[in-house]
Amino acid sequence: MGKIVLYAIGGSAPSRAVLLTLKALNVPFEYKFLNLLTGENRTPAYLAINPHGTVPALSDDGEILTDSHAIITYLVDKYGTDDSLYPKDLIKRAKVNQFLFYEATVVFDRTFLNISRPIFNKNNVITHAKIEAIYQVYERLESFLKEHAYVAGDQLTVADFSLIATITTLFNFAQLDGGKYPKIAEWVKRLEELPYYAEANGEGLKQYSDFIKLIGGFKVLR
Ligand SMILES: N[C@@H](CCC(=O)N[C@@H](CS)C(=O)NCC(=O)O)C(=O)O
Repeated sequence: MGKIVLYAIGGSAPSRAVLLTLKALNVPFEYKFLNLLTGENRTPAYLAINPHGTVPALSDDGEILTDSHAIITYLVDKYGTDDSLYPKDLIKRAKVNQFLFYEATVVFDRTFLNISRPIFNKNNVITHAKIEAIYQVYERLESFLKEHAYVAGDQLTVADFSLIATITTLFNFAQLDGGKYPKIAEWVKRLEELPYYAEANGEGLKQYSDFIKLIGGFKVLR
């Protein structure tokens, strides 16, 4: 096995999706903490590794990958002892992929970053429409989970890792009402029971929540 280095920060949801995958696969790696708040992601040294200046990035024996979805699928293909987290069967794989794309485009980019980017730029006023967009994600996820225990079917996959990391981060802005979204609440509980969950997602999630408190929370504009 080559040397794996993960560039990440706990508060970052896509970083946590990669951590969940590395822990699930029991793959050894070096963790390089990158402080986004002090601009460590914008230094020439880091931009040479990841020109996007984002985390996560992963180096496997010098080969660099710079997107969490590409990283987690690669890790399972390369280091999985079986294909359960990212099935080789074409239709099963396509179903996992569709949730990875859903996370990347709708949940992370359109919904989460829309709120989080201004907050990082010290504008903590959030329009009601942006909060409503979170509830639309919950509605959709609740309906996906009506049929199956996991987002892409009856087994745990990397799509669950990608989504749980961002969805639990969204809870900071729109608390989950377990009465209204029972299937999501059960899914979160199922993932929380994974032996590596607390370390891989719980700790970084707390760091994100602490950051929101540190900046004095946010106001929702009606
Ligand atoms: N699509 C990318 C998103 C990566 C991303 O936007 N990461 C954020 C942290 S959650 C970041 O590094 N932001 C710093 C910046 O954009 O300057 C992935 O899934 O890896």
